[in-house]
Amino acid sequence: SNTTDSSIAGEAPPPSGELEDDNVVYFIKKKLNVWCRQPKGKWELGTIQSTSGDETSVSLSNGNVMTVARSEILPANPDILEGVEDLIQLSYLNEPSVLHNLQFRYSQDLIYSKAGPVLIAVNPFKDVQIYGNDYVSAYRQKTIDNPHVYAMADAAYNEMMKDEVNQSIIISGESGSGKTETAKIAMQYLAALGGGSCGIENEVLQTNFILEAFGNAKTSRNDNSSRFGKLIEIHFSAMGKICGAKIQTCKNVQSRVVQLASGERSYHIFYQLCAGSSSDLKERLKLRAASEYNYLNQSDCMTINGVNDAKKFYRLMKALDVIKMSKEEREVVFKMLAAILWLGNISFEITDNENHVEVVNDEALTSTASLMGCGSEELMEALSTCKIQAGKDTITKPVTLVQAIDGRDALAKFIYASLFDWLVDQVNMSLEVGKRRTGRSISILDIYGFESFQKNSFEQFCINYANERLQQHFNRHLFKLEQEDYELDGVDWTKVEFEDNQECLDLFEKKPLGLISLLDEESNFPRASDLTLANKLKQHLHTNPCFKDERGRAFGVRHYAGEVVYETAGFLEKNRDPLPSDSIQLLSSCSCELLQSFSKMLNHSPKHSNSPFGGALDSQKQSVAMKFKGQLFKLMHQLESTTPHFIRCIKANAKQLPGMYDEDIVLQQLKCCGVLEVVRISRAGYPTRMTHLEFSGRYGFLLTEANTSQDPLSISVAVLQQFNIPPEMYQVGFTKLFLRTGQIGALEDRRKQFLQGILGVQKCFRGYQA
Ligand code: AOV
Ligand code: MG
Repeated sequence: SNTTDSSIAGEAPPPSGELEDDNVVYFIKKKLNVWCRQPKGKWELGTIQSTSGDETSVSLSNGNVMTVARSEILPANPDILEGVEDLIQLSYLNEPSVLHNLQFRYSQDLIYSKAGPVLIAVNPFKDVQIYGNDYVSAYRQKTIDNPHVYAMADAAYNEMMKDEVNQSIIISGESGSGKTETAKIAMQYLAALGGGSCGIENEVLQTNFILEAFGNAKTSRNDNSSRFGKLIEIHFSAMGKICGAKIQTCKNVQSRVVQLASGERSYHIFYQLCAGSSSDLKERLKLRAASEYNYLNQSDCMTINGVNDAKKFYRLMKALDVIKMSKEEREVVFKMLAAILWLGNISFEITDNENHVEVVNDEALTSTASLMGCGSEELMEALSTCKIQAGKDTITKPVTLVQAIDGRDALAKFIYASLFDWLVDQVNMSLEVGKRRTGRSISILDIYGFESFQKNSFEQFCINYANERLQQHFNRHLFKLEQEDYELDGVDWTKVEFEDNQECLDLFEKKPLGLISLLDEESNFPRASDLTLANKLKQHLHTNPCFKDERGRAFGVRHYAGEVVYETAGFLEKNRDPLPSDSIQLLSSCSCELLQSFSKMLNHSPKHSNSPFGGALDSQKQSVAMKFKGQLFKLMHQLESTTPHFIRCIKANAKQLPGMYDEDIVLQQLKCCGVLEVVRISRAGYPTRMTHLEFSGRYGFLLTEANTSQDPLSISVAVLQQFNIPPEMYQVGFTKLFLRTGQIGALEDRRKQFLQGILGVQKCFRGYQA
């Protein structure tokens, strides 16, 4: 064949985006597959039949023929790329191709794939037989090397041992996508590798049962939803054995203790305690069935399908044994939990026409008081009155019904939040072994993903802010990796532009004119309201490109994953999260030492709080947003000094069902967790990378002129030249060939033609023989 004939440069395959006129002709001629968008947005496979102007007629694989605009068509990948392990291997990295590839793998229970350096885990919602000791050894010995959490944990472990650099595994994804399970799978692998004689690896694994009991709950999205972000840092000895661990948590609002949505539950521990405690313990705690507590029975959901709360309680006790929590300490923890439940049953009676109240003196009151270790009288007073400073005098005033309920709930939330923090401290104390040495740790981060609902409130505000921070970390690292890969191979790296989200982070963090600062400022005004907050934000931030004006009490933020509209309703209250000073005083006077210590953590001085229910931020209490930001910075700071490994969890459907792949839901998540961004960054460069050996092995035989050299590099270059691949379409590295999007598909096409040609000749020859 002559050069013009075999040249594919003139019919250069299209980029992953819209097809140009030339491309369409090429696609028609070669009968190449395309993706065609259906009226409802789904993509169907087909081939182009004809084209005129912008109208293109496509014959779909389901037999239908439809005419659509050019913009509704995208190139599909050649068959040999069906179900590739790494999305980067795809010639065309458009949305339908990525979606299809993941679906193809998912349908074969291949739940793990890669997108460059990122591991994608699609939640199977069923047991897949790819875990356990046999698989651990197989990945350790590299007899299996397809994408897996084990492979990623193995890479992190090896890198740590080799370079003495701290590693991290960063897992994100939306609720129910499998982050916590994935984190546990990674921990299991590390425990198997780093298991020694002291049994600390078992302790590390047992902490999951404790933190899940106290920090997880059934939500509408996930029966075992973590209501906190968690970073566990696992330390290894010089021999590579686990020698200690440390857990950090990050959470925002705890309203679940007192308020439940329909179909959701409070934290697992409450149900476990009610179902699983012995009759002795029940008596000591004055405990009833879960259904008798207002905090639990306000939702219509008391049990979880397939979960036995009593058994879980038993399991929890075993885990508490492992971390060696004493009987006394346990008893106190359970007392606090029972006190919270009884608090919720305390009721109020209106005493005048101004809605002022008194506490009803009943079993709920006396039980709470005795569990907390205070007198019923004191508890009554703290819940039904407030002290106001008038000049030098302190006046005691009755509170209204709404104030009383808020105060009672605030107390319950405070006790629970403090208990959780205290528990994490206990766990940490038991995991800490000896002095730690930097350079030999692996941190695993399991944190809530980006959230965008119909209505978004303060919780989403905090979560999405955290995700912006993580996304920046992700982008910067990924970009650096790309660059390193090029430079390592001696390839010219001309800066590929990528979007940074610094502007959005500035919108949140700038002082004094950023979302968090302005929110805090407004939280300090006693007379501030949802509307004044919204107006203030708009007044100061409307020029920021990431800020969006919305009508009324709402404002919008342009996040990396899309635009989110936040309703300011409840923002101020949730940010202040006030605890009435009377309650704090009450806690400090309780005979329960744990409660006393909780009150001290507040470092609260009642003098500064002139109006406990007025809503002003106490001068010494940090706002929730500030505290959250502080925790986040601490987490990020720790991650900065590690080599990160990223896992993106995806749920294939919203129903928590196996075998169901909902394209819309998957696509939405691919956007939110930045997988399409990875793909975009890679596409900007040379996404196809093959070693010279691979490349020459696959295409070398197409060379028409005998190549005297046996060297893979020169064979590769000769192939590129023979097919007139324009120089801007590839770069030759020391070990690898870097190709622009689409080039490999065209080469494959030539290869197929050639092989079919040979086949044809053979058939013909056989026919002749016969
Ligand atoms: P999440 O951590 O991402 O949600 P989970 O890790 O709790 O999600 O996973 C939710 C459920 O999906 C689990 O309870 C399992 O039933 C199932 N699942 C997840 N991964 C696997 C797997 N590899 N194999 C089998 N089943 C799995 V949240 O904590 O709600 O954001 O706040
Ligand atoms: Mg979770």
